Amino acid sequence: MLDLIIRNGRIVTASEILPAGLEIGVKDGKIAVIGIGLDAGPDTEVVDAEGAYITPGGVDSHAHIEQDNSPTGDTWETGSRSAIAGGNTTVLAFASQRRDETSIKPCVERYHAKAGSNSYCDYGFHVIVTNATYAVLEEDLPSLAADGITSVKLYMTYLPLRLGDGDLFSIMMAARQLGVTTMVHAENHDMVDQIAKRLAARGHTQTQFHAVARPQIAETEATYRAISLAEVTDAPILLVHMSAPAALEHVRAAQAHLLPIHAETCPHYLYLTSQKLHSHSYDEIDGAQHICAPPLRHDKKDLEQLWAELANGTYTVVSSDHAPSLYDHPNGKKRGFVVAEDGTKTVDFRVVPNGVPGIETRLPLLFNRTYDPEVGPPASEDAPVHISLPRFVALTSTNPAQLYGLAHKKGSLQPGLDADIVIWYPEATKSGSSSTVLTPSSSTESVASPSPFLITNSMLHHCIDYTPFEGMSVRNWPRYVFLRGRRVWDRDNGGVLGQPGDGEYLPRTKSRILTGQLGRTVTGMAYGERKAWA
Ligand code: DUC
Ligand code: ZN
Repeated sequence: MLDLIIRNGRIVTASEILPAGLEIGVKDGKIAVIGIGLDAGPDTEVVDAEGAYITPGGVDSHAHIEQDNSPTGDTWETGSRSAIAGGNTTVLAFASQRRDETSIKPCVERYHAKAGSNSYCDYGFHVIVTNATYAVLEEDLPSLAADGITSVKLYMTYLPLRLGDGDLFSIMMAARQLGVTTMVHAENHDMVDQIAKRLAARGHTQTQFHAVARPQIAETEATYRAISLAEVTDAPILLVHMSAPAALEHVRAAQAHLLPIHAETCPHYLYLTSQKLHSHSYDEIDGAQHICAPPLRHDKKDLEQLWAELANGTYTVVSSDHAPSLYDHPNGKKRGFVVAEDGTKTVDFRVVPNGVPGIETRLPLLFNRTYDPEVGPPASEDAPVHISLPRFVALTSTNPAQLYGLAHKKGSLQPGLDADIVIWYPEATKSGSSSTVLTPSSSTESVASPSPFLITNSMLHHCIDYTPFEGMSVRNWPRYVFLRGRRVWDRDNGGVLGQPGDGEYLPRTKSRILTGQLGRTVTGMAYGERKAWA
């Protein structure tokens, strides 16, 4: 007898929207069957989706939760609660090695203890490597991979975290052997540092100069360098939170050569411009709410190009990069107020914690620009780019699950996998014109949707005192969320129904490569030349 049946929805997979009438049957937390006319027993919970789209639970593969360097951010309890309320059933967060630690095992234990029995959703960790000792490369990475941690994150910027090219090279060599995906934050540190110092020398330290200090070319150069290191080491990588169209050209060129180079972006880079970094006055700091790195880009055209790269397949994943800090706190965004000995207060963007919250808004913001492929995207000459609903599912759930070794449990609505299910509100599924289109300036262009959802911080479930998306409207929101077959979110009847501790730790298998392939001859090398040293 089935525990749960969901009827009358439109099931979306990464490749198609399944015919109407198909039902999902769940038993013991797994999807048992997808079929027509499933029999309900006396104890079966039956849910009517009322014609709405049904998508797999979101897999947010890039979130900073309760990290040591973020004293005012979300805890596991609040961050994962917010995740669930935004349709995510899996979160991959970070365990960060301290620079003086010669091993990465202690940090993994520390972060396990933090998540422990506090998470509302299933979770796993990527390890941020900041000290690539012999023990890390030869002992810890293999043993962590065997224990189900099959991804690392490396920084090319930030003094406490950044690695030089030699370390990036060695870690990629080790990761490749182990089936571990290397995530790379690509920005040229010295370029950013030089520009920031020169800005400061001229008194340009207000919040809007954050974006001036981190120009697109810093991302583009570092991206090309990371791709070159990945090519020579024959390692699959994912470039995190990419925001610069020119950097994406390097990714596309690498993919065209069948190199396993993956790219990620986040909703803030798709919807917001650097205008948001301007504070209300010279000595105010509200623009700090939008300080993140890479920064929000200047031009709406750049944002539209990112949407095009989502649609054309350059990007593999959309994550939130949820990196929250309280705004109104001396250790949060207001750390950017610098008080001199004489008591005068100035703003310095260089000491503002980087990052924005977004775990709860990721799926609704991306869903906002989707279309049913049977209908096609909204047609008009200057229409912004939209992505198909299957592409939405691929970017937010299926691809991150596959890339990070979770495909055996997560990321798709198919028998045998965990019954992680999102049911959206019913909408006009047969009308391509009935979408609410957001612009970076947050105005609403064509509202024909019956129920646009206005984003305000008061409706969100994180512990942060602002959202960068305040005042924007989206056309839909997860109405019900099921985690392994149990209803944990019912937007209209109780909201969050789950509990801290519902979430289970997810040991992962080897990463799957989703673009390109290993073993390509390195550009300019003779066939087999790598073997002399690799
Ligand atoms: N940039 C990062 O590199 N990490 C967290 C937040 C951010 O903006
Ligand atoms: Zn991040």
